[in-house]
Amino acid sequence: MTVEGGGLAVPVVWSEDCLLHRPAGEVWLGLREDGTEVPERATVILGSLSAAGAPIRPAEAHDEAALLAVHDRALVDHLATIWADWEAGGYPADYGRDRVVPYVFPTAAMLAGLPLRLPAATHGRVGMFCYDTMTLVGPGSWEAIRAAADAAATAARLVAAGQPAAYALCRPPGHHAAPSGYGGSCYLNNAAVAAEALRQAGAGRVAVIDVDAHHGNGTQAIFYDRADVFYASVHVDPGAGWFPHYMGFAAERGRGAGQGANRNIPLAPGSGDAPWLAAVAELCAEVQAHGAEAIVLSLGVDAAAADPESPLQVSAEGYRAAGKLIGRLGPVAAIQEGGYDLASLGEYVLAALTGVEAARAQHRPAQDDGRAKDRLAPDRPVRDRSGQDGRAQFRPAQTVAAQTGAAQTAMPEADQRAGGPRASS
Ligand code: SP5
Ligand code: ZN
Repeated sequence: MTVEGGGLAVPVVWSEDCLLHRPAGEVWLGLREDGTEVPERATVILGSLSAAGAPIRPAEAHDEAALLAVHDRALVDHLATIWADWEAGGYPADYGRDRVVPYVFPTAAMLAGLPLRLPAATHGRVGMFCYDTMTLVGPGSWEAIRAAADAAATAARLVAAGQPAAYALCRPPGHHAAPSGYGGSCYLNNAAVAAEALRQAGAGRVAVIDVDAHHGNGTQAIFYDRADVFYASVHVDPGAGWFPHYMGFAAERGRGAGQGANRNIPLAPGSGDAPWLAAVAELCAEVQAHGAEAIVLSLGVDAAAADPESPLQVSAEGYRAAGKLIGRLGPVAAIQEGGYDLASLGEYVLAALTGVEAARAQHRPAQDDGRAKDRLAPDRPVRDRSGQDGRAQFRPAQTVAAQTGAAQTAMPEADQRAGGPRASS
């Protein structure tokens, strides 16, 4: 890998199918508006990374086991079939409803303790899975959703095979997708797919570091009870009135076996580089203490100052510095999340990956000299979930940082605000 100035060597995993999802807007507070999660997001990022010399690798097809490792079958089946059912039901042709959108939500407040039933009507069923009105499904959505998850799994495989870092240009994004629900412009949780793939490839412990401007409620929910995948996020404070409103608070630290393996740092809206980077550094310290052997970076760049929602005010230099902090921790599978300012998106993603690459070049341990390549070919059997036989592949962050070059034999144990809605969403 090269350092700054020499072009980007991080492989960019991509599928043209990610362009097939055209949500055609979002329903916000009862009105359909132009959405910001548009196909052009992916094309500008691809253009920027290609211009920097990054190799583009195709997303490899994975079977649905990769999805079912982190999602309920009911959600996967819903997403795979809802457009066909919607079309067959005449919603576009007869009612002018050109996208799938929910209108009744079986909340705890509605059910009042009664069991959840599968509604007979297609339009009644959508709210069982889609928890907001902003996350529409159209004709090519499933192909793109599937391709994004494949890209994430491919990036994880490249890292497991010895790449110091890999990046999946996922669209649609994923970090708001929960075990059995979707929302926030996300359908399947690409970062969770990557984290689970790294675990199954032999990483004993994995950390997801989420720098998207919003809390990744879906990723948190997927791993909340698990000690083997640490979730760490810096985001605009939901307590100050921001999406996802119900989750992302500092008191959420994990549950049961996962107690201590979740860390949220909410920031005040308008926070810039200094507080944001201090938070990233704090998350990195926790991830290192947890003993993560591989990192999934949920790379949302909607903390950019020019982002249309602009909840935070982080510069491209800030993202590069964050990439450097994170790249020191271990091998990185970076997954595209949000980021909506088409003019600066490419620059921000490139900055973050440049930082990751620079740190990986400095901190790559001597034994990672290429011998690791092909050790985890895709047709090899899935490794034992304990990570026992994959241990040589990954080492805990503190070992990498110390550059001792020795594989660790014992993993460390897991470490045992409010405002009005005026300017926020
Ligand atoms: C992946 C990701 O970044 N998802 C973002 C989901 C949060 N979107 C909140 C959008 C709030 C509504 N936008 C208001 C538009 C006003 N014209
Ligand atoms: Zn976001």
